[in-house]
Amino acid sequence: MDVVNNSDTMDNNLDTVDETTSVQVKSFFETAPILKDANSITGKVTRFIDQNSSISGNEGPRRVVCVTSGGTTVPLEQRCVRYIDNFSSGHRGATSTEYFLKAGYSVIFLYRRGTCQPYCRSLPDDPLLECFKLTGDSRIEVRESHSEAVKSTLSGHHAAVSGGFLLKLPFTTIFEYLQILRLIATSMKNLGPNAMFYLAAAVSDFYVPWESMAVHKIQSASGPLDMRLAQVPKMLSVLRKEWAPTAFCVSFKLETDTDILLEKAGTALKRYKMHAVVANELSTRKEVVILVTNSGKVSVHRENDRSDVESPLIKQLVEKHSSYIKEINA
Ligand code: PAZ
Repeated sequence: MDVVNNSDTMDNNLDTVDETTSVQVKSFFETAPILKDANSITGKVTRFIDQNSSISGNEGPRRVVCVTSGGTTVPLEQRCVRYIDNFSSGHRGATSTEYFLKAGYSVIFLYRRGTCQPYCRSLPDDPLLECFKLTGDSRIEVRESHSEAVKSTLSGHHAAVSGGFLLKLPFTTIFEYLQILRLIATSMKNLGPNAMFYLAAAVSDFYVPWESMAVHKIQSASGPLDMRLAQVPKMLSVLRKEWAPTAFCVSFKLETDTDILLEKAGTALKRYKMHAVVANELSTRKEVVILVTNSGKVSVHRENDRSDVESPLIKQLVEKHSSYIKEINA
């Protein structure tokens, strides 16, 4: 076997997850509320992976990427009335999904309920009311002004879903997100290097453990609220080391202070042994991202105001993934 000099390929002789993280992760999953529909989700994921892994093209077996999208909520009560949320619209995940499908990948789209969906970006905010009208004889018609947008949404979505290339799985809470991610990752383990994780979801750093959470709505009569949030265990290292150790992993780092963004992205790359970290700043995230890998940092810009930064970004990641697969299989 050739000696590989390209440092994009991370060392696959991974050490094990450190003891503290391991204990925290175990406790997180043991105490999380039971995932509703776990059997149905497992069935869908397994069937999707089986079907897609049996498809082969010129470049070998079809690749599967898990794209995570939108933000996780942190419930404050078990019978949840209030929760902590974040800004993520799901635009990055939905747009990236379209480009991955275009590049010939099959996509498991793990998304926050109610956030942006692939192929729906050109639709108005209230598509049902704005795109359709009722005719005199009570038929539903597409308004001329929106017919192109509706056509492209339906055709893109139909091709991906009916072809069996897109599986959409929703989550709301941090508990659902991490349980479904683990389920997907352990199922994708068998795909080896043909699997990719593209972790664009904004995942809560802190949460209220289920057993210490109020059961009923917290009462305002009790005075100011004093609440202690626990740290969400660092799942990236578990994903990399245990759940799917040969998958190609891309994580995201968002900061509002540009001075610390690249430093934090570099630390994430090394600490979690990511193959790439996409660094972005809140206010410019749709225009530019910085792709951080072991071979350096590259700024990726959108071409113009009407294009997507995800187009050149996915192109670069697909190339890096191809090199990774070649090196692993060499
Ligand atoms: O969902 P969106 O398009 O509004 O924003 C995308 C994003 C900024 C959430 C994503 O690019 C990202 O950086 N996700 C990781 C955030 C973090 O936890 O650091």
